[in-house]
Amino acid sequence: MRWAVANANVALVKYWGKAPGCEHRPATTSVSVTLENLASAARVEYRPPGAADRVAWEPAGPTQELGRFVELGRSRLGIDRPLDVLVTSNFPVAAGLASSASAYAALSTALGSLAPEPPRTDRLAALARRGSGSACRSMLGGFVQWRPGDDAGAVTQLAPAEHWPLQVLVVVTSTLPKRVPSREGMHRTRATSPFFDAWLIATEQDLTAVREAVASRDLHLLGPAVERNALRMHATALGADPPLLYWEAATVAVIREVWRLREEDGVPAFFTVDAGPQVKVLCEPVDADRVALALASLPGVRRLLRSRPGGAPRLLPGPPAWAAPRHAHGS
Ligand code: 2P0
Repeated sequence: MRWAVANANVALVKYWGKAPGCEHRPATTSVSVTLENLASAARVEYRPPGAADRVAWEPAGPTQELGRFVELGRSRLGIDRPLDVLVTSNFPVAAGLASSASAYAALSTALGSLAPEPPRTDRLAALARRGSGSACRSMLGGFVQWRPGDDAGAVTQLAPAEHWPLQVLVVVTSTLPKRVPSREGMHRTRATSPFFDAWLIATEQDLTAVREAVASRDLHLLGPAVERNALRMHATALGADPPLLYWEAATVAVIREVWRLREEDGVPAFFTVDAGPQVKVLCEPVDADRVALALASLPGVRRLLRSRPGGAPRLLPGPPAWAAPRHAHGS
């Protein structure tokens, strides 16, 4: 039995649009930060020869997709036995917090540990990408870049987690499943939004600023580029037909409060929003309590999780502490 854990990630420059031909290759370069303590764990175990695979995604992930992914992983990695697979996460899966990224990264790492030849990270990232595009970014820790094109060198680390101990506050404004899955949203945007080509061009400009800001740990350069990029992603999605509006009223309330904190109180805090209603807020550790207090009391805010740059996936001898009570002896 093998266990692996991997962290979620949040994009600073978004992946929103696939290259034609697909297999979840991106149309543009994206940059993310891997998030400490927002993790998924995967357990893999051999089943008797001739048995069918057994696959579970708790509490309620798409197990059919996971089953197809296990088949793909087995053939790519040369694993010749049926498998018993369990995937679980330590954060609210239904809350649109990119649990698929950490889940597929954890599972790719666990499957890699069963391969007859230890696979390179590039290969595992290419496998994770087939589960969910953004999962390949969770295969590395810290600040990560994912480029279009060939698998070799597509995912690289811009800086390790220790380089910049930024705070990332995850503000949960809804616990309902997202209205339109990212995959469908990306496809619809590319096919119907008249703003999509402009989005591709604008991303290049944001990338330059974000890379430079990460290298120099400059929040005043990073923050505006991250906000701009998120708003442009949503602008192109709003231009789709039918339109994609991922925000709730509380999403807007959080955005306005972040702007107020900056403009009136002089607190450098900056937001980003993915394909859902939650808001992720970046700030310096010294400001985190104040920002958290201001945001947690807004109407419609249900929960606030605190994170910061985290590390790469790792293998464990047993379940992580948060999964141990239910899965200590397998199931
Ligand atoms: C990102 N998102 O860069 C962007 C921003 C959502 C908004 O990556 O179809 O679940 O599996 O490749 O990776 C979510 O998309 O989509 C995503 P697939 P994925 O984080």
